[in-house]
Amino acid sequence: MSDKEYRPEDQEAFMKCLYWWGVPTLFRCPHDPDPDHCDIALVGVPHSTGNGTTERDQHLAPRSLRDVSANFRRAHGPFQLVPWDKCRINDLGDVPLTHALVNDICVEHIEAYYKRLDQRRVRPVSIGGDHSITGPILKALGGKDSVLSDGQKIAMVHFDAHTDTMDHLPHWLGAERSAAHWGSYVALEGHVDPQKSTQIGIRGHTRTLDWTRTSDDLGYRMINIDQYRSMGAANVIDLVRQRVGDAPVYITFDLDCLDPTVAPAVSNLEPGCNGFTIDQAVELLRGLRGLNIVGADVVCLIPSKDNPNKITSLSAAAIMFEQISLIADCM
Ligand SMILES: [Mn+2]
Repeated sequence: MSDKEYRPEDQEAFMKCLYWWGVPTLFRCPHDPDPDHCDIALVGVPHSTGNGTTERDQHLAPRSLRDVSANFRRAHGPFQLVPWDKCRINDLGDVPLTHALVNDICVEHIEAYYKRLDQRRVRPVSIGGDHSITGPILKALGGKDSVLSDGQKIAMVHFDAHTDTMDHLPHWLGAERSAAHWGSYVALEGHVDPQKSTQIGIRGHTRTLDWTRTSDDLGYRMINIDQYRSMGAANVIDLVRQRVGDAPVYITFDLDCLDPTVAPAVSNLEPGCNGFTIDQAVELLRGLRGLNIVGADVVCLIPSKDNPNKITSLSAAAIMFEQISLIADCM
């Protein structure tokens, strides 16, 4: 190619697929904080104080996803869909968390931020943050007064190695609405219908033999990793869809449900038995195609624990791409 043929303005479309080129945003979507300008909002929630179990760098995850996710600005082959062409998808930036060290104030601010999106019928796909962010998002998007869910309770599809329904604990290291509690209070306060919800991929030895009882008592259906293996993906998908019925759906994906080999940089590793491979997780996600998905998130990434190839961030971007495509597909 001679210099004469080089026009900078013609080169961007090609360069945009290179993650290291240009100004990073989530999936190289336009950065525009105004929710009136999009149909799907990509949002960072740089929040770490809802889970002090291990290291606390989960607030760095949105920045890391902005670094790597241009690599996933792709067309979805199996859906024959280009999500970026189908609807308006913007990177709204990060939730401003002025009280970042005080979890129970942060969750109120997160709820207020997502209420703004709900009132404009904008469907959020978020990168956490620890799992405590999902509680306030579900409070904003589901139940009485919700716009996206038309006042209905949400059917939650929850991928995780843990139940996050530990309401028998009065607090977690001082956080009352913590990453261990959100699954309980969204049900008890009428934002999620546990009878329509499923928790998938729970694994590892429980701390005590009754550790999972709170999920059962609330009415969630738990499919642990052994049950997943004996049922097979198709039966799991059937069961999840039967429970959802025609309710609005929210997908929350804790990266610790993945095997530590593909997601080593998560807060609560469960190395004692294999987690999902990426293929298994993606198959389950694609099984939700066609449902009325009002929002989704990916949580629990600790970029400072990742390997030099950033495999956990890349896995997170791959999961987020599936979530974005599922929502764009039905818009
Ligand atoms: Mn979790």
